[in-house]
Amino acid sequence: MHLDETIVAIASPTSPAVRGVVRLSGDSTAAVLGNVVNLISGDTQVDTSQISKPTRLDLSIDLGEPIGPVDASVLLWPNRRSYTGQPSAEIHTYGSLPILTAMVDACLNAGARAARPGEFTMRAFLAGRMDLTQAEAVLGVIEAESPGALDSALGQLAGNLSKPLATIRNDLLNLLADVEAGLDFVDEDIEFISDDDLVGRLTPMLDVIDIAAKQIVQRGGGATTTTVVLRGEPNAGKSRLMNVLAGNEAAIVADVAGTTRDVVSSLASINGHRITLQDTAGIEAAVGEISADAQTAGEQVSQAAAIRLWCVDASRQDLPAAIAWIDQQVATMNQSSRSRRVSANLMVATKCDLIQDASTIPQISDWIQCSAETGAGIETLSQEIADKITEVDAVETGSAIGTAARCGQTIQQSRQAIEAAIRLTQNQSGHEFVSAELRTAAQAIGEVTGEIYNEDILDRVFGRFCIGK
Ligand SMILES: Nc1nc2c(ncn2[C@@H]2O[C@H](COP(=O)(O)OP(=O)(O)OP(=O)(O)O)[C@@H](O)[C@H]2O)c(=O)[nH]1
Ligand SMILES: [Mg+2]
Repeated sequence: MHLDETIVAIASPTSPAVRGVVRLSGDSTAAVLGNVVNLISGDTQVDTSQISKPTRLDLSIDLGEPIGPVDASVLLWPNRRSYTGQPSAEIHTYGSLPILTAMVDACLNAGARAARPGEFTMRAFLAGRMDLTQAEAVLGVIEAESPGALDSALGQLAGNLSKPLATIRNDLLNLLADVEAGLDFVDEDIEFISDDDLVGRLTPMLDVIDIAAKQIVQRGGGATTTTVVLRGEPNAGKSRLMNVLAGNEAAIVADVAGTTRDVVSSLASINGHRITLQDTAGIEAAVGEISADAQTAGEQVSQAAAIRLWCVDASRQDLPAAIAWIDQQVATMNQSSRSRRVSANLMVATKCDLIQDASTIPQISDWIQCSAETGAGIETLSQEIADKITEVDAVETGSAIGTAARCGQTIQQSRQAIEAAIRLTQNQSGHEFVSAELRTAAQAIGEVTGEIYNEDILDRVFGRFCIGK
């Protein structure tokens, strides 16, 4: 974390817009900016090193050939009272990518370095400008797709989650001080806080934690679903399997091959993970336009999916041929997957109720064997999907769980510790043990509210941001 380096990035969306913003942060912001603004196509020179309070400059910056001079408003926060808690600046100009890129280049030439994803927000966090729940909220604002999601992210940013938690942590530390002071005087029988008081002050904290935990779950739950696609030959039983997994009848199931045409999506929850199931047309040589469109659509969602369920009807007469064929499909998909996402393949033998014992068929003995008819193997399939989600998440974000989930877990730890403290107090088990639990609870809340952090947490959180944020 080279906090002294001055970083630069485009901070606005890179799609064409009326205005675009380039952001700078770091100790030499004013110097970098000085070099850039003095590319002015006139003779006014601005001495940015003399600027001592937040200042706006409207000027023209010469970006050289082929762009030439462009109008810009430069906002400079020369001291630490900025978003990042460092000297920082924003250059507002036209929202065109070539202009913004040239502006960033000018800053790079003037001594800044390109910012990494989330680096601005991370600096704000390290400067104590925000806590982890707020950083999570910034991410929420960036990712918010619906007005509702945006509202809740903005609410979180305003601190509606972190303030009550910070208050609890404070109370816990006060209680801890009382309890520990009592320990020092245990022989003299001096009591700094009575057991009743202790329980009375700890119990309401559980409610506050529950509210915070609920908000975090809503936030995390709203933001991420993992896409799970069903692939296979026509009539393999994909649609029926999807309906069983989703617990609804979203997809039409029929005896005729080629029933599914459009991609049918269904939201489901599998072992606590929110997923979007996508049923696709059976893979076949396309005959006619509709069929060709169905094939293309199936392939596209398959490429984009995080997890693919490859379904083969285990009751088929020519099972070995069908397996050889699906292996080819998997290999082709793996190669053609253009997206940089990590994805996982699960091999699924369907309709196992129609055969004697799938585990004795060598080719599919290590596949997931299931039946949508009897429900056999569906639990195993769900577990395998859940495991893959965790794996895919781990590779994608460098952490097994998202920030929201992580915050949620940490908060639960604090809840458990507070509960334990209450129990121990009620059972008169000794204030040494109570104080250990209070410490654990305060520590866990501190991790969420940003009083306590480590590099691992920071990497996980800020690595998920986009550059410029
Ligand atoms: N016995 C039995 N029949 C099944 C099972 N799963 C699906 N089927 C039947 O197999 C037929 C095809 O099922 P679908 O789910 O429509 O197959 P599909 O893979 O979606 O087919 P397309 O949409 O045409 O690609 C239907 O008659 C289903 O009732 C199962 O587990 N056991
Ligand atoms: Mg179907």
